[in-house]
Amino acid sequence: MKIQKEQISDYNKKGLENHNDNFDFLSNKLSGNGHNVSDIVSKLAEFQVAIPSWALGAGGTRFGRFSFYGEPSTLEQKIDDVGILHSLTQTAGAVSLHIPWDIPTDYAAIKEQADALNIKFDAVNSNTFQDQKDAAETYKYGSLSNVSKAVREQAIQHNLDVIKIGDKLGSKALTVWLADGSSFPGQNNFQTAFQNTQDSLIDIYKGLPDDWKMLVEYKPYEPNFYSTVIQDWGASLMLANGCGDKAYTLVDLGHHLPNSNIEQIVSILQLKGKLGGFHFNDSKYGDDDLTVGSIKPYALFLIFNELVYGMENNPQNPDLAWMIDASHNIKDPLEDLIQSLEAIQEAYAKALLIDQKALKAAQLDNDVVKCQEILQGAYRTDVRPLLEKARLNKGGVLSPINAYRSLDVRASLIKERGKNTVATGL
Ligand code: LRH
Ligand code: MN
Ligand code: MN
Repeated sequence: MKIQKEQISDYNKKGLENHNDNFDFLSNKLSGNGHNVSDIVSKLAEFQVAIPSWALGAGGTRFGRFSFYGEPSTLEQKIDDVGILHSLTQTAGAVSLHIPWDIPTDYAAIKEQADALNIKFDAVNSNTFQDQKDAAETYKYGSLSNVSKAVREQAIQHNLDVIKIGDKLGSKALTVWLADGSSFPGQNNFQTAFQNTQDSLIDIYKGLPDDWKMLVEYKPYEPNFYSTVIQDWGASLMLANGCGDKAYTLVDLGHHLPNSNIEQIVSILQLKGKLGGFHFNDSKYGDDDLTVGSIKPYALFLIFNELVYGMENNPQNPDLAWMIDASHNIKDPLEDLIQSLEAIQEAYAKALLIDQKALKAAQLDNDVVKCQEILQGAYRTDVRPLLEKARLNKGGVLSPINAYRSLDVRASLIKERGKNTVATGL
């Protein structure tokens, strides 16, 4: 299924007058306060977030999985789904593949399909957290950190294969996330596990093309419950530094212990030029992988405040690989992703409204109240007309969720693909 331009313009007609009124009102107010509204709108329009190939089907928990029907069962169908998201929102112009869940069979055809939908291939993700069919070695006790050289070599080779696959598609980054760790005290020697991981990553790094990045993702626990080898940003940064200039830390919002100050982590990594990528989601307890902005929208805004500051003040830090990393257990995955994309844009827009000059001045005056007023003033602004304008300018819809529903997208997908389809992924 492909959404046609006429469907979009027909849909937009109904809400255009209302949008214009809201936009003019906000735009006048913001311009009066010294903001450059068209600059903000074009920044929003430029901001693209990758959709992970594994998030287009219903996720599940260890207690069960409930299908949402009409899920994509091939990579081609997954890319079609990203195409639907992108044509509505104009902010999902990339896909991130997980290998071996989504290995292309015909590279030229898949590239052509993605090109036609204006979708790029973002970071490719390796998978050494599950045993693969016909694999000689098992990852039950770890992969890159394993005490067995044969297991480490198999895991290294897998990562090198993933780079080759990504290279054929135009990807420029490899994301490595390891489930390696231990579930019981004494099970692992921490130093041996860390050193093995460093050595294995260096071997992978040697196979990285010059214009590629290696993104090292950290996570404190799960699936191991006592220790994780790459448990936090410090471990990730040490490993990245041990590899070289093309290796960076990747922050996944769900991969922190409760109440961690993620905005501070993000800020300091940018100062050091070492923040490479970002996985968006939200959580109440752990790596819940819920819709972005559904639980802690203010924390997301504070993170974006630091990201905006970094994008403007830290040229030593590269452009980031942005990706949504969520799981959709009870919602239609496409609706959930639309809500996440909207929440990301909203937090970004609000962060762009922070008066950085005034904030700096208030900080120098130690005017704590003013600092808070500046942040919260931006946060309390209803920026949705700016998001609508950015989408409209690029040919998207005023309200992606309403359009998705009124165009009956899920029903069309079920009709086209059948009801009981299953997507590969978590
Ligand atoms: C691990 C993780 C990592 C994986 C993805 C499926 O929790 O965040 O990024 O690749 O989930
Ligand atoms: Mn992740
Ligand atoms: Mn995760």
